[in-house]
Amino acid sequence: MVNVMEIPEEEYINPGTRMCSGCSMALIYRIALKALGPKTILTVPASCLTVLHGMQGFCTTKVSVLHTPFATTGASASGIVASLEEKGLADEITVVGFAGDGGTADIGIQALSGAVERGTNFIYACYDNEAYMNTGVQRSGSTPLRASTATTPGGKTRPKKNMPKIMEAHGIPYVATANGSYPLDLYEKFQKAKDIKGSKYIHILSACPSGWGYDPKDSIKIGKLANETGFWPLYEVIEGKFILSPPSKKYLDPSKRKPVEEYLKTQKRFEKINQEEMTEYQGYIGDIWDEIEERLKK
Ligand SMILES: Cc1ncc(C[n+]2csc(CCOP(=O)(O)OP(=O)(O)O)c2C)c(N)n1
Ligand code: SF4
Ligand SMILES: [Mg+2]
Repeated sequence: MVNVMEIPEEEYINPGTRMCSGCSMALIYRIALKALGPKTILTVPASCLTVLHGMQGFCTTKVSVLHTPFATTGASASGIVASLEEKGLADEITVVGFAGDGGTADIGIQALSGAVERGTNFIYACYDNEAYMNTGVQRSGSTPLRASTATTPGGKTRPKKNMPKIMEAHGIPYVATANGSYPLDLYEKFQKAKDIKGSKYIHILSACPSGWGYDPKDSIKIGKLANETGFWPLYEVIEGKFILSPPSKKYLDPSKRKPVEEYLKTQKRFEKINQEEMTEYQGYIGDIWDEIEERLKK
């Protein structure tokens, strides 16, 4: 894994963004841009990330960002790549779609699926705060089981949509999960994706104090608990080969995993879970890891 000394000092986001304090997405974006470097063009749909960039006429990043309609991240990335190819600049510049979970798992999925099916040479990053945060915490397809949101006040009764698996089914060369609380792993995955030709997909858990209901100082701790309880396994699928990432490796052993309750109880959105549902949740985490174990055997 990369060493902290290898992370460039250069910042690509100017100080003073408009994010809530403790927002993991701001950290994720900061680290991702360091890995991507200055020769990057981003396309970003409506989301908290749009807000980070500031009002029209301003842009807080030192790289070019196209603000695109909600459903069109994949399509706009394809357009940018086509124009760079026409200009002979495609090998020099990395094109990146950076979107929230609503913009990825729900409204943008058609454009994303089309772009990767065409083999567009770009990276698509989804920062997953597990709801439509920018418009007041409505549930998305990526909201986890039992989380309460403005539109699921009693808790979501459906499980989380598995976006990395959907992207994997497109047969693309690189799919990875990441987590804002593991910046070195995150950095390395963006760096790796940058050097692979074709469509790359990175799905990142992004702790959100405002939407999840916890003290902003706890974002890193809560992101770590997501890994330590096995709720959010970190892995890569490179050319179809499944690889567990170093921060998650030891959790293959169920006795090393903390009970999922330790993660869920830190957040107000899960406060309505009863004991029976908690047991069911623990079983659901076990199923995720049983599948990982099977995949590692292949
Ligand atoms: C077509 C369309 N529908 C709805 C909206 C309103 N809208 C703006 S941001 C947003 C929520 C985005 O959610 P997500 O993609 O998860 O990003 P987050 O806000 O959580 O960062 C919505 C519904 C819009 N801009 N365009
Ligand atoms: S609502 Fe959540 S994701 Fe959006 S800026 Fe605030 S902390 Fe970040
Ligand atoms: Mg969201």
